[in-house]
Amino acid sequence: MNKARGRFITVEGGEGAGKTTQIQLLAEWLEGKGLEVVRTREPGGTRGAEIIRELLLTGDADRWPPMAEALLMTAARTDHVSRVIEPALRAGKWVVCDRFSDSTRAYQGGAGNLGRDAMTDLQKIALGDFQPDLTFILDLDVAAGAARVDARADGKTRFDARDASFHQAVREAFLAIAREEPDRCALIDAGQPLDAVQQTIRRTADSRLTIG
Ligand code: T5A
Repeated sequence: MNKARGRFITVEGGEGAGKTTQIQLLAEWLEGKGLEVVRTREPGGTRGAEIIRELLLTGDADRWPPMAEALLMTAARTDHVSRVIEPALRAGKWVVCDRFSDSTRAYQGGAGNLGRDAMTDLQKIALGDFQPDLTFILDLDVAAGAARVDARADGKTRFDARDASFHQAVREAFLAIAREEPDRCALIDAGQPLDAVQQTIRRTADSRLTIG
């Protein structure tokens, strides 16, 4: 008998919102429920997409114009979906991904001025109707996110280096996506303590996807 298709969960938000931390805890909880979980990230997740990640995250802040960024992010994503995400879902695994198409819509579309509609169209060309089953949008004050990134030991990316108005535009674009697609998206207050954020995420995942 074929295994039921797995579920695809994405976690989105601005810099330092806590995506990586929350994904780790969410994946552990899902595994504790007996689910097979694949944790992955964007840009990246395959050999080719990790090479594209390196091109995108290093170098001067203006290394790429927004359209080149959008196309590189999307090229990496098509490789990631076809080689990792889709096969895992078909095998009945649950996939939890750190950023996905909404990041292109918010960063390149909203903050990069290409327009969210144009970026939504680009995602449609690249991925057809493929969409996450559930997207958590972690919302955090821009200054608070920057302070968390500053406090962390590892290096900053090209995107971290952008000014506060860029990150504010990213935040507003994510809030608009959450408002426009409430069935797929759950907006989470990421300014709460870590445990409280995780409890909200687990409760929401359970009620939307019936984990049990
Ligand atoms: N990008 C990506 C695009 O422009 N377009 C796209 O299409 C895609 C896919 C990726 C960059 O690429 C851009 C967006 C990004 O700028 P990245 O290095 O993967 O770069 O960066 P981020 O995804 O932003 O990851 P970060 O590591 O910066 O942030 P996270 O994962 O949100 O935060 P996390 O979990 O590492 O936490 C940051 C710090 O805060 C603490 C943690 O312990 C950690 O020290 N923390 C908390 N502290 C207090 N209270 C809480 N609730 C906390 N939660 C976490």
